[in-house]
Amino acid sequence: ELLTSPLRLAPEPSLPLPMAVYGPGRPNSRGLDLTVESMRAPLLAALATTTLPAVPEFDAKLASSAVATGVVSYQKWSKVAVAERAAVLRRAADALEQQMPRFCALLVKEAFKTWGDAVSEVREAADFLRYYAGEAERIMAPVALPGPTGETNELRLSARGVWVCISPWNFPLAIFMGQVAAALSTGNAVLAKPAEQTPGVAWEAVKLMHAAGVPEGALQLLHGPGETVGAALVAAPGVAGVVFTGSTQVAKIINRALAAKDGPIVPLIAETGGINAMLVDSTALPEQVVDAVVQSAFRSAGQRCSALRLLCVHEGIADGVIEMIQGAAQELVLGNPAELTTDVGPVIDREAFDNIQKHLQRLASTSKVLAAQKERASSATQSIAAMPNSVPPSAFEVRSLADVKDEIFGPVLQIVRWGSGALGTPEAVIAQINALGYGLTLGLQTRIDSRAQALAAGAHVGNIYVNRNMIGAVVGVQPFGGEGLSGTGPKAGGPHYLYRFCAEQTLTVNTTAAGG
Ligand code: TXE
Repeated sequence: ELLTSPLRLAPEPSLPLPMAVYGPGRPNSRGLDLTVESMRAPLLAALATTTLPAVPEFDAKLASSAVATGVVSYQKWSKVAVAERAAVLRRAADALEQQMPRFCALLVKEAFKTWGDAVSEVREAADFLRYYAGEAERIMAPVALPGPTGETNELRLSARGVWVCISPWNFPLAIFMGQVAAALSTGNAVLAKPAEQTPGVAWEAVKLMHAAGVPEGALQLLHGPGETVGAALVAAPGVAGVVFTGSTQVAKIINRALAAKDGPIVPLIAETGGINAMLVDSTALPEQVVDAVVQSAFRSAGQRCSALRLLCVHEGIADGVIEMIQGAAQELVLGNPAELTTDVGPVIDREAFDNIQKHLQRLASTSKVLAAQKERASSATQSIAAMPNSVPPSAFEVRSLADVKDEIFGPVLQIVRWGSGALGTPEAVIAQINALGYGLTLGLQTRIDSRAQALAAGAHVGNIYVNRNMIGAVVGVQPFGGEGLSGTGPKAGGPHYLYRFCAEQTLTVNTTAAGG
């Protein structure tokens, strides 16, 4: 393939291999050393002293009065100068970093995050607060537009009103805070509905926001089941917009509910799941591929919407790569997330566990099991002793992409070989990946950089990672979000996101009129 290829072969990967900025051991956006290693003692101390708050359930029948409270608060908050709102958000970011050990302990206890993932998540939440503070200041200043002589033209942005923010359990702080910060920075009020599984993290986050200066009515926490509380908030009259992260199925339910409402057309921003693939050609560096695969498929127990689900590896190097993945997966330490050495914690709850088991049974009957890892007992000395919902990382070889149907939200990798038949070329592989209908993340592993560029251009996905893992969704660096079944855009943590939270208005003034 290399000898006949007219494409340039770079001696080394032609793109650098950036480390995930939020990975343990990396400085945060302000260069602070907020790593697991540097905070070992305070993190363990926080685990002993932090308890999850009991969060009251909201009565879905009170949805309209929550909107009414939000409207009153929005009328004041939207008139606060954008710089002042930004200062409040920056204060909240500082407070979050100061309370890093406590928030990490909450994430470990409520969402079973490993310490590395917890530290990354708190840093991401702080970055969202600072980024949207700056973005709101940037975009909300009136813009003079060029026009004919005799008139002035100006474009102005303003808040829309009360937003319903519905978030999932897998990033109960970062996604929650990102949605809330986007709406608040632009002068909107928020009704925040966290995932049922993780209300405690949200409760503490809201308390922190209020202490930083967000008025109570401008940010209300409404905890309860999605089918009742979430649905009632979406349906309540007077809601100006809905921002949702979660499953594709619920995004569609919300979309239908909004479409059926009387009154104004209500915008929906939806970020949902994906069947994320990585295409590996025969020029790829096997060690680099294996590291990227293990990080992308198994880290966070595969409970990331960006996680790798489908590895498409060239048949010329498949045997070696698969063997190395098997070896690397067996090095992962599975167990209690409160242990500093744990790589893979349990999945969120019994329902998620059962759902993954169903997929594993289906895959076991149709495909070859490539890697199954035994739980390595870590000495469970911390307060979370029993880990009932642990799923060992595993991988299965499937015959074709026709066998790849659903997003499996766990540490389960499907592998397909390409290089002949219907999957004879990388373009054919990308076409079949596109046909899955999702469009969130894609990994490309090749040393032919023109091929990487061409395949990227043909892929219908939001985030593409070449010659590295697929874990970067760093605020302001890799704005995140997908297409098709994966969501509506705009991308969170990117320069276009806040516009959707704003109403746009142009003002044209005739300067030749009497008195003009
Ligand atoms: O989602 P659900 P889950 C996706 C990922 C995975 C799923 C996991 O693909 O499939 O999320 O989270 C509320 N009206 N991503 O299973 O059920 C519910 O209470 C209004 C993608 O928990 O969709 C919760 O607060 N709200 C991703 C939220 O919706 C309703 C990142 C999500 O729940 C509701 C993370 C209803 N009828 C997860 N029903 C990304 N792309 O960024 C439920 N809810």
